[in-house]
Amino acid sequence: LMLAALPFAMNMAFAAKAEKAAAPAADAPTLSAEDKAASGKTYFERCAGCHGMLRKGATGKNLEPQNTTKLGSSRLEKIMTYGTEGGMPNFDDILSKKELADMAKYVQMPADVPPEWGMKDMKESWKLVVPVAERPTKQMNDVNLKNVFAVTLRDSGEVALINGDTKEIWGIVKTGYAVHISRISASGRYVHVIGRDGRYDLIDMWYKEPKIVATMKAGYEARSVDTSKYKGYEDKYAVVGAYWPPQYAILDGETLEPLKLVSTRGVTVDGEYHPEPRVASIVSSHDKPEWVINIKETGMIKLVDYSDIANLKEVTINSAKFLHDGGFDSTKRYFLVAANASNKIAVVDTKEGKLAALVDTAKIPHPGRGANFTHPKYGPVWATSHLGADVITLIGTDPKGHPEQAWKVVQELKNHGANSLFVKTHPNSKNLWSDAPLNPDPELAGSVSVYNIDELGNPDAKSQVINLAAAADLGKTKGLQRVVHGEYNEKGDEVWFSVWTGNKTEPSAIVVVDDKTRTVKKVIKDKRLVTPTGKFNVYNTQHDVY
Ligand code: DHE
Repeated sequence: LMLAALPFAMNMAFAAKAEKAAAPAADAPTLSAEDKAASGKTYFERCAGCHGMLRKGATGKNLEPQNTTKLGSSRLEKIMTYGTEGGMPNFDDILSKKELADMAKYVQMPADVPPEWGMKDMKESWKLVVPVAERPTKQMNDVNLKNVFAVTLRDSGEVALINGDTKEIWGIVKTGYAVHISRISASGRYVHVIGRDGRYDLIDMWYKEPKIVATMKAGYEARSVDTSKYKGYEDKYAVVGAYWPPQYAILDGETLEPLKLVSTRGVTVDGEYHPEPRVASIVSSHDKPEWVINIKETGMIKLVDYSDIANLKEVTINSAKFLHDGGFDSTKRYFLVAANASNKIAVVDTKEGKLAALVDTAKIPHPGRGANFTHPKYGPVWATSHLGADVITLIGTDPKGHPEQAWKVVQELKNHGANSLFVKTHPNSKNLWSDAPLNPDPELAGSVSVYNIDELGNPDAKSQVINLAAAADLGKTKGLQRVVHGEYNEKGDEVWFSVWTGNKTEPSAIVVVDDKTRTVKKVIKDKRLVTPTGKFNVYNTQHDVY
């Protein structure tokens, strides 16, 4: 299989296998076959993640014809062009007027039901590029692997591995389209990357230059991956979650051979059937042979025991609908996940295998993996920012030492804007950083807020707002320069942000900030750095340090 051509192949296969949904209403807008196919491709690349393949809604609103036809073409086009305060980004910088007008019509037409992708398809897509026995037996380079950053080059379908010590690009590998996350194997040797188009690549960092040693396709759309981290299972298994078809697969951790496939279709916490319960975040326990797998639309959190995959045990925890992203508290006992369109954070006690709490928050929390630190007044807390509100929420995470504050919102800090995606700190840092990349205002999208953690006991604590897009000095671009996703280096004395122009024909950059002085230490600019978004430091990702 020609994996490099997958986004294209995907569309062809998709078009060929897609079942047509019910015929459109007589007065519904229409598009030529060519324009419909083009809009379908854009919908998959830009919209399906939030609104769902079947357009039933999750992070974004339900876009089925019974709702969209009420809004009509001109209103829909405005929303898509300019975005909304509710978290919908503007698309006028990446889509043309015609594309926006066509998309406004497209979403008023019935959604096509996409095809399945079963074990047979997975096995046929699987390619073991280098068998384990033929791989290096020791590290063949002198790179400090712990401080390498795996950087998503979203629109070029690549991952750059950047040497964190020298800030030089060590290697670029061709991956799936718009890699969503990179996760590191327990040994720290392998980088597991999952593309939005479901292509999953395993990168071996022991070669002279990073090299893909295995690849497979986990579905048509995917966002999450992790590996087995418990003692005795290091690098043994991998798990990959798909958005479409709604399912997760367990694979061999060193070869990506598909071993087991589990569907996530079923009823929601309300007891209603849902045809598209997508797999959102996955984390791997360090204390048990277990993954925490979050099913978006059902609001169910699965604790999957991988010690006997032939007789797989799943504990199903009911929380709240629209589970999305999350991370551990500092002890790694509790996992906190955003039920984003429910405006809640669900807390799972992985030791007891139970829901510890459901915490109400401001609109649409979006933590990434969140940020853990000790608050001067409230003790250990975990933080999230929000897509739908200009605040950073702090939640107490220490039921033993600080029972009054545990699983309560102890403080809301002001963020410089709504439409934030990620917060970040590090155990060696006194700073809490937050972005607002999806804000339609260029000044806010290009800036970050930073708080001094030691000052948070003062209710009037103020943040410093720094425009890092300006610091990158990319000149005028058509696309908004969105500053996104802070990530620390291994030592915790530098924090890296992407300046993402959202368009592969325009320049982007990575800005490295000295954490102590909050001044720019280095701007990494390189024509090979096409639309950088997520950055994953090997050590911090391997050990869940955030
Ligand atoms: Fe993400 C994490 C889904 C849009 C960059 N994103 C996640 C996770 C999920 C998810 C389920 C958690 C994975 C995990 O931890 O196992 N993201 C989605 C979407 O459905 C959504 C809203 C729309 C879409 O079409 O994909 C979406 N995400 C984006 C972007 O537009 C971002 C900014 C740029 C991009 O590359 O596409 C983006 N998402 C990220 C990043 C993470 C992430 C950088 C990892 C954060 C971390 O620190 O772990």
